[in-house]
Amino acid sequence: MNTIENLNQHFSLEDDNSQLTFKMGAGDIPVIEVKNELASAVISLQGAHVLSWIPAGEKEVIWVSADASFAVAKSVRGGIPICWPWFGAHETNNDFPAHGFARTVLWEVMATQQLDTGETLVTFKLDTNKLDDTQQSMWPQATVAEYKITIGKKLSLELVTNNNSKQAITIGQALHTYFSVDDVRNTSLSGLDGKDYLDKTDSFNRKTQLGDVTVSEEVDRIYLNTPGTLVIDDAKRKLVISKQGSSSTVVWNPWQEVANKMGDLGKDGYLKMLCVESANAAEDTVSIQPNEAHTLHVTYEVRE
Ligand code: TA6
Repeated sequence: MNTIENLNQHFSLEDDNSQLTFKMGAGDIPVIEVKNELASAVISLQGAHVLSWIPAGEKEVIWVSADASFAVAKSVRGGIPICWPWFGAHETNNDFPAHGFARTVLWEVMATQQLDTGETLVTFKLDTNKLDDTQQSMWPQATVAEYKITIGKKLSLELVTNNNSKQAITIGQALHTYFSVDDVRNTSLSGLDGKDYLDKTDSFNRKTQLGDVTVSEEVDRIYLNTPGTLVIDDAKRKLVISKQGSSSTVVWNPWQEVANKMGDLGKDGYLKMLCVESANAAEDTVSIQPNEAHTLHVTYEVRE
């Protein structure tokens, strides 16, 4: 792995209005700290995992548990984990990690750029041919993921999956974003009215959403055929989620009992977070032909 010194030598950015630097983060995992005139952000190289995004003049948008543990090859409770190249439990092998391996491996930094818009662009790559034998045994098809994070007044995330193998591949994926909310009991999610969902809390039975999504118990749902814009309203601010290339939306809050069992959501942490995940899961998984690619793109914007 590149040392912090090497990473800064090759990729750090510094001008009058912006900085991008590499530092050793918790758990001895390197992180990127970005600050520009429009926002600040922190991104872990493990999982290309956004841990913080604060637009100028706003409060933190991304939630990370106060009890999150940071360790090599371990997922983090919070931020924007990348679930890839499958979502949830593996279809055939329960020994494989839930949500795939992308969120627990080091991604390669390919480029860092300060844009004329004042935004900062960071590009990561994950080449499955460079994974360890265990991970390659889970996913033998030559596949390269590219992930572009643009940090500004909006946060833009673009996950491109390139099928470099000789046969078609089928991927499940999600940008598993933990949003910070004032109180989930006073929060609603609009944009899913009339949509069908698979209810994980009820044996994945298929149901239909009526009106906005609200949370007063465990919610764990895969909404299907939901390519449109969504809005989280926590009565203090609105957060607009606009996406392309994502047919599913996963909505999750463990509520108190499951949160206590999980043990890493912190005291009453479940009241301060709502996962709204731009995904392709269940019947929305994506097939990619040889030498073709699929792009999942989402932007987040705070509106008062
Ligand atoms: O996205 C919702 C979900 O699949 C839930 O079922 C819950 O398992 C959550 O992801 C967290 O998964 P993790 O593997 O990060 O504990």
